[in-house]
Order: sequence, then structure tokens, then C-alpha cells
Amino acid sequence: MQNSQHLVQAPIKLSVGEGFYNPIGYYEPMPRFSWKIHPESLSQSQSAYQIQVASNMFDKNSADIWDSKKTLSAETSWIKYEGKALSSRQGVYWRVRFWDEQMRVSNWSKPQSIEMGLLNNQQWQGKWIRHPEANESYVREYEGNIVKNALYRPQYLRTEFRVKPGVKKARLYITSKGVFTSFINGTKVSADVMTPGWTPYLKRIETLTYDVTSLLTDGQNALAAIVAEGWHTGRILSPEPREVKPSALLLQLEIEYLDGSSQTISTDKNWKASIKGPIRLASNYDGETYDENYKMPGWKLAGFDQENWLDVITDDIESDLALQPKRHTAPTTKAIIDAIDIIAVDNPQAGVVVFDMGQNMLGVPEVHIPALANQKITIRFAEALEHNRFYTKNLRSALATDYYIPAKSGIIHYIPTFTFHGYRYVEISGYDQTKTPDLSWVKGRVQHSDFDVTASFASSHNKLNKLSENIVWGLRGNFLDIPTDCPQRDERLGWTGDAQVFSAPSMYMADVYGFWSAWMQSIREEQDTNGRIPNFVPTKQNKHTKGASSGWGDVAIIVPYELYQLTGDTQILAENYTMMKGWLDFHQSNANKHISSMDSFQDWLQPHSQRTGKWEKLRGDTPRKLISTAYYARALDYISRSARVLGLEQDANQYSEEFRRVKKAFRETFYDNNLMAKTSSTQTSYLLPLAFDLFSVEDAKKAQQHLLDEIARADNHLRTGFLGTPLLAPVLQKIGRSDLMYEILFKESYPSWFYSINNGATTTWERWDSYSLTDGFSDESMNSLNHYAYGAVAKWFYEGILGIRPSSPGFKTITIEPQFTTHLSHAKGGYMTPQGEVIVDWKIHNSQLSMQVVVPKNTSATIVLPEETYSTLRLNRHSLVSANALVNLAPGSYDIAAKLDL
Ligand code: RAM
Repeated sequence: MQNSQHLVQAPIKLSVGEGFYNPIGYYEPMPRFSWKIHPESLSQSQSAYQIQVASNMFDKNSADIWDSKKTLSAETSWIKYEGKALSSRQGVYWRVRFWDEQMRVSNWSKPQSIEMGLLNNQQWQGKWIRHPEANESYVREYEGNIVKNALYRPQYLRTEFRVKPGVKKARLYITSKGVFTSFINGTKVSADVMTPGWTPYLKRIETLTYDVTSLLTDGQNALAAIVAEGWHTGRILSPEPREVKPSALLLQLEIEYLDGSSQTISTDKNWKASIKGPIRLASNYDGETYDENYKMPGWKLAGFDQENWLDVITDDIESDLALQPKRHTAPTTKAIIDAIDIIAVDNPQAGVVVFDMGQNMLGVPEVHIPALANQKITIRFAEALEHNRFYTKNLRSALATDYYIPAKSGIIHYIPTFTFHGYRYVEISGYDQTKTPDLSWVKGRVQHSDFDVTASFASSHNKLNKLSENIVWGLRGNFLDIPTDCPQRDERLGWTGDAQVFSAPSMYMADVYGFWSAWMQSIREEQDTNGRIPNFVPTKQNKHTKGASSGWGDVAIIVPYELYQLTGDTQILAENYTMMKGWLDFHQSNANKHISSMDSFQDWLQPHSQRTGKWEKLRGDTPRKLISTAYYARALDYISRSARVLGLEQDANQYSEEFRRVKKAFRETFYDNNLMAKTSSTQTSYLLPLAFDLFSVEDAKKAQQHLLDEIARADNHLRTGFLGTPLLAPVLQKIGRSDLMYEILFKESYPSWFYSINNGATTTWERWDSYSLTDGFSDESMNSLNHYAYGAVAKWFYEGILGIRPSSPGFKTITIEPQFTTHLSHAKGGYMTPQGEVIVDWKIHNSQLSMQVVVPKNTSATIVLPEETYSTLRLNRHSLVSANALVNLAPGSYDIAAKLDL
């Protein structure tokens, strides 16, 4: 058997970069390669690998581009390509094989492909094109009133070209200022929505690449696109129109023929434009207006009479603007859900019907409604009802209304294209009232960036499961190209503090490494020369707010470091290191004698705040300087560890020295001899130093007691806002009080997670008391029902309840330490580590614990159980002599049984 070369299964799940499978339009000229050992393979681990990169499918068996040769290494992820940098459009194949622990070689994997996008501006032959009136804004009538929000007309753009027989392949490279959708010969090129997404547009715009080979026909072809304002030209935050450049389109269609010839069609002065198409207006916040009377039959097809269309205006591609291939997946429709109910609202108006989608979500509706010619249909959106009435005040200035004007009577089928809404309820009026509303009239198209949601946590407790689902819906609802605070009101911004607390948790629930890495590039681009990180990214174009906040700007250091811990990918540190240093400089510039006075949103939205004043109250009771100095210390600690990983010893030492000094000053300034917080004793004032390891062991013991006292004073309720809440679980587990974390987690009364569920939540809310079934919204000025920050607790479902955490970066070694509780008789779930899936499934029945664990290939795991189990422990039905038998377990499945009295 030993001499057979082919017993060892080939590696699987080959990906490049942050998890891309056979990408086209790829962004990274020096790709990183990753793979996994098949979970059912005979092999346990890897001793060596060989990667080959070739210009062909390996049919000639030659790695003409790069061959790593047999390389002794246990690494299966993020292996850097070391050949010649890949160039724009280049297509390569790659494969990998490995040698296992017995030096048996595996089969080669199936060949995988990479095709590069257009890597720099020089590759673009065309110009930006736009309609001559693209920068004229319009106001919109809303409920009979003229609303001042400026909106821009979507631009319809088209050209025609001839294709000769024998097309080998065709690629469409495309982007826009604004958002686009494109068509070839009438067929939509892609199901992506809101492309190219949102980056700091004055510095970088992402470009997309589509395989359009099958859309071309011999003879005359038509290439068409619609461009709407999106984030680029549309308003951000306030209703005032911004000083922005108009929306525009840039594309390049490249056709290769079998005979070796090629042809390129790009955006140039020969294109024609119209703003008289059926999508009259479209805005992220305000919604879309579609008028069927403006339909232009055939405009996407060859031979259309474009006599009334205008010549486009062309603009050169700016030299200071980088066009780069999109480095993460574009948003798309990920699910379609049915309406579950038609609500009899309390103030029924004739011809108004309200549908309940059963789920607060981000996306657009898909409506099939009986309509009457020229009777306007109005579609509005709400997150919740208040006193059984449709309620939209918490959307603030976002009109979030779609209009459809039918040209003839009959059933209309409408899906808005250039907007998105955050909603659970859909109100429709203006339909044909002779027809009775039916659930089939509305569906909800759930949209987010195209990643897989992998969350698998489940337990014996229904409300806990519901909470876990709600948190996942909070994720789905706020990952539309960038991480947002909320999807519904006039905000929807990349608030850095919210992202800072939710990025690591989100990794346990979805395949979002690429999503976060891409957004980090925007943060780098938005950093000021003095190191400041804006409070939200991308920021308001042309109107840089000058503010900064501790706990928000710290996103610059926390996200790269924590993603490195979960992935083991040093590139996330290398790419961001300069920015991290910059942010630290900014911290330093706000510090005096190691104490930071940086501005801060503080423990944002802490419940029962004692402070007065509208904005002050929101910041909670934990003092600003205490918070800012704690984050300054955390930044120093994380950056010094990062420097060490990157081999920058001098930096590492310097930062850890400074960390030591800041800790000392922090301890002396904010705490008395008994470690009681001097100015304001809050849960967060102890959580921060305990979570960030800012105290000596003895000091920490005393501070722990104060934390426990604070929690007891609150009758085992939390008293934490955005910054403190995510720290509760890790700190309580660290000090051996997971029991108390369960108490807090299972509280039903305000403030608690279950309070929201008791009041009908289907997502996580912005405030602990955002809404109640009896009283409705607590505050309408800043109150979203789809805000992910408090969902950060989900990390503990995986790391605590299931107990799965990395003991070395990237889960090469794993600790499994479930936190058993009388609240739960069962919990199970898994996490897809870079090596494979780790699974934990435990049950406690009649004081008997039974637990199944799957340790992925190429890792080892140590299972830590309560000491009292050791005397009765059985592993795979064998009695254990010592707990050491649970240390460094090899890959495989394990059955554990023990007596466990809780
Ligand atoms: C509001 C949102 C956001 C928060 C900022 C400080 O706009 O609640 O989530 O980060 O304030």
C-alpha cells in the first residue's frame, strides 16, 4: 500500500487570496494560494506541498509559469506565489499536491484558474461617458409635497458594433461613477446589484469583469447600460445635494477570435445617451420611480432607432484616480422570501394594503400587482408597526418610497434596480381596487455582498437560537458592499466603531474575510496625513468631517489584528501596518503623559445613562479619557504583537514599552488603591482593562470584584453600550464566571438581548430599548431595528458556548473549552477554519455529558473540560487515565462522555 502514489486524496477547496474560487477579474498580481485536505482522507496532516502554475490546463504537464517544487511546510493557506507578477487579463491554471505525515504524496488537485482583471488605468482605452444633463438634479414630489432632496436622472447609454463569426472569448470590463447595470443584446450581463460598490471614489473605483462570450452574436450587437446616482452622486446623510461630479460609465468589451484577431469596444464619443428612460429617478435613501410610459422598446437591441438620443459627453480618466479590479464579491440577491401576512392596520385607508415579510431585511421588493393605467402605485417600507400603524419616522429624511406608473391596466411585475431598503413591512397603494390583495403580490429579495452565510449555532433554547438567527440577519442586513450601521434610514454608513466590534464575530457566521480586507483598503485611503481615521468610511466625499473617536478609529488596528488571529494570514497585517502606525501616531498626538484625551462616542447608547443633554446622554457614563486611554493601550498592545509577527522587532519592543507605560498611567489615573474607578464606576470601566489586560494579576482580581458588584447592582443585567457589550462574555469567561454571562444573556427584561426578542425583534437593534410591542419606537431620531453592534455577542456562542477558539493564529492549534450551563441541555455548531471544519456538539442529560468533536485535518486540538469530569471521563468509549489524553488531539472524530453535575 505504501508504495501506491494514489491513495492519498488530492487537496480540495483550492482558493486564491481571501477565499476566491476560479476568479475572473482578479485583483492580486502575486496571488496567495490555499487548499484543504479532504476531511475523509487517510492523511492527517501535511508535511510538504508543491504548487504549479501554468498557462495551460496541465495537459502538457508543464508548469511553465511557476513551480514551487516540493516545499517542506505544514502550511495549507496563504502560500505566496513567487513567480513573475501576473499581468492584466492574464489567465493561468494552478494545482497543488501535498505530502502527508508519512510522506505519501497525494494526487494532484484538479486544475483551478485565475484570470486577472485590468490592473491599472493604462489598460483602459475609453473615457468616462455621460448624458449632457447628467449633473442636473431634480426634486421629487412625495405624498403631494415637493421634497428638497436632489435626485439625478438615471442615464441610459448605448452603442452598437459588429461581431464576425468565430468568437473565442469575450470579457466586459466595466465600472461607473454611480451604480450601473449593463446589457448585451438585451440580456442582463450580471445579477450583481449596486455595482461597482462604494469606495473612496475620488481615489479609487473598483472595476468588474464579466465573461460575456455567450451573449454575443454574429453580426450586429448592442451594448447598453443604465447608470444611476448610487453613493457616488446621491446624497449622503443630509438632504443637501453634495458638490459631486456627475455619474458616468466606463467600459471596455474585449473580444478574442479563434483566428487570433481581437476587437475592443469602449466607451467613447460614439455612444448615445438618454435620460428619458422608464427609471425616472433612483436614490439609495429615497427609492426609485419607474414610469412605464417612458419605456423604450428595443433600446437594448441592435437596430434601435436612437434618433432622439443625444451624443454623450466624454471625460478623461483622472490620473489621480485608481481603477482597480473589485477585490471582493459584489452584492447580489441572495434569497427571495415570501410575505407571511397581510396586516389589518388600525387606520385602514381605502386602497392601502400592508404586507408583513416576517423578517426585517435589506433588499428590494418584487411585486406582482394588478394595476390600472396611469394610476401611480406607491410602495413604502417600514421596519415595524407602531400601535398597529405603518411607521416610517425612524427613517428620518430617507423617503424610502418606490413609485410605479403603469402605462396600461393589468398585472405589473416590478423589481427596483437602483435602490435598496431596510424593512419588514411593505405598504402598497394605488393598485386596482377591484382586486383583493393576496400574499403573492410581494416577495422580498434579500441582498448583500455575495458571500456564504455559514452560521451553524443551535442549542436546546429557542430564544437563544432566535437571537443567533437575528444576529445573522443583522449581518445580512448590513453587508451591502461595505459594513454599515443600518440599512434603512438616511445613514447606512460604514461606521468604524460598529465594524470594529462586529468584524471578528462576523467571521464565525459568514465567509467575509474578503469583504473586510477590501473595506480596510478604503480605510487606508481615507486616513488623514496625521493618522486620523474618519468616523465612517468611505467618508463624505469633498466634505471631510474632521472628527475622530477612540473605539471607532481603532478599527484600523483591531480589525487587521483580530482577522489575523482567525485566519493566520500575515498579509492583512502587512497591508495595513503603515496605517496602524499612523493611527497610533494620532493616538499619541492626543495623549499627554500617556493619558489620552481623544474625542469619543464612548460607550455609545449605554442604557440607564446618568448624563443629561441629548448627545452627552448617548455616550454613557464611562469617562471619555478612561475609554480613550484604554483603547490607546489596546492599540499599542495589538500593534506591538503585529510588529512581532511581521519580524519588526524594534517596533515591537518600542510599542510594548509604551504599552507598559500607558498601562501604568491608566491604572494610576483612573483607579484608586482598591481598583475602584475614581470618577464613575460602571461595568465598562472594569470590562475595558480586564478585556485588554491592562492590570497586574492582583489588581485584576480586585477590579473583577468591582465588576461583579456593578453587575449585581444591576440585578445581573448589562449596563453597557457599543464598546462595553462585546467585552462582557470574554471577560466573564476569563474570570471563571460564564455562569454570570449566561444569567445576563438569558435575562428577559430590559436591558437584555431577549427583551428585543420578547418584543418581536427579527434582527439586532441599535438600542436596548429601541422598540416595544406596546409602546412602539422609543425614539425616532436615531433608532434603527437593524444594527449589528450588539450582535457581537455571537462570537461567544462559538468561542464560549461551543468553546471553539484558535490557540494559534489561523486555528493551526485549537482549544475547545465549552461553557456548560444548566440553561442549556444541548449546543452544537461548527466553524470553517482555514484547515477545515471544527465541529462541537454537546448534550447534558441526567448529569451525563456526551460530546462529539471533529478536529479538522492538519490541526490539533486540546479539549478543556471542567475538572470534576476527569474522574469519569471516557474518550471514544475508553476510560481516561488523565486529562492529558485530551491534549493535542490529532485530526478526527471524538466521542466524549463524563458525569457532569452542574
Ligand atoms: C450613529 C449610529 C452608529 C454609531 C454612531 C456613533 O450614527 O448609531 O451606529 O456608530 O452614531
